[in-house]
Amino acid sequence: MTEAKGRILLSVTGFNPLRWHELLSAERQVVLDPGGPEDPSIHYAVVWKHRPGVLSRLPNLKAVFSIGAGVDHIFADPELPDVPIVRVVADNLTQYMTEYVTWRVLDHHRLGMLYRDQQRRVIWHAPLQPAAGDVTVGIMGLGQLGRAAARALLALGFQVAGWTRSARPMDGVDCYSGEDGLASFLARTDILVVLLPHTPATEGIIDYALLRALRRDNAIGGACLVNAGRGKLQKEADILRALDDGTLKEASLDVFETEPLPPESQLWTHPRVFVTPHAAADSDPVHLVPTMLAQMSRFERGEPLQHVVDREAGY
Ligand code: NDP
Ligand code: OXD
Repeated sequence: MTEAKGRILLSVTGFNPLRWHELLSAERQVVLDPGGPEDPSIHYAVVWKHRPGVLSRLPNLKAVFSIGAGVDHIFADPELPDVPIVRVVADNLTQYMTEYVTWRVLDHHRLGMLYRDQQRRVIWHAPLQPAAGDVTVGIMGLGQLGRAAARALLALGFQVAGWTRSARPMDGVDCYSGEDGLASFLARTDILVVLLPHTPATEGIIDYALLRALRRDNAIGGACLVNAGRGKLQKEADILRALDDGTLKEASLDVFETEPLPPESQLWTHPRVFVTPHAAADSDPVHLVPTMLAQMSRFERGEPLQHVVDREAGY
């Protein structure tokens, strides 16, 4: 029975895809990269940072499924065939990201870095406690992940602002969009949370000038940055400069220009930087594979794919 169904190419670098292979194989034959060249029986590809060129050799490829919410790793392939690209939108991934964002925002807001340093140095000192309502968290990217994070932060009592490409209203959130809205958005932001995709339009957007535009004279004693979007959004030399001259108070970084973060990076040892290894929100195959398989079956029955990427926008 399974022979009749389109086969899947599973092409992954950077981690062991064994679990993905096992779960996808429950319904369809799975070919591990490198598969046979020009294999007409492969109709779908499930990929994370696949080897460039591998997809263009599949004559009957019908859709590419990203293992992540971000699809910049797919657009990095200069020979990408013109088939729909489906990205991850999943409750458990959104929940993970909401947890990461609230964790990092609360840590900056509740002076976690100061208290860890004081404990190390055996200092008993409690500065004035800032109120959440006096702090504005500005979220760049109010998509699936940004909106969920915004809801959680609103529930905690923070002021929340958001910045998007197109105008996108959200209850309780002061929304800004496009280049025209960026300066006003930044001027009122105390903790900047970045949940943008990496596209040609967003590459390098977190630079010194942008950090300089954040509100520094605020209830938490300076501007803070949380980036869980993509490393290529940020200029790390500018972040270090901003930390060292007082433009930026603290940073929580989950993503980096080069991953893994090279051992010689000063970000590893900077006392006001919190590093996590691109671990804000993992793609869990137990949750995601059934959805991918269901999408393939629906597609074969003539139904439209969901969460298809806008190729022109790049996300
Ligand atoms: P969505 O596509 O749902 O949302 C993207 C948001 O970014 C939208 O609000 C969009 O604006 C906005 N945006 C895109 N381009 C621009 C631009 N040029 N200017 C202003 N706003 C822009 O994505 P998700 O929320 O699902 O995911 C966001 C990103 O998070 C992913 O692309 C990925 O890079 C990252 N991620 C990181 C993970 C981690 O573990 N660190 C895990 C999962 C995702 P508009 O609403 O107008 O379209
Ligand atoms: C993603 C990621 O894009 O894990 O989902 O970074």
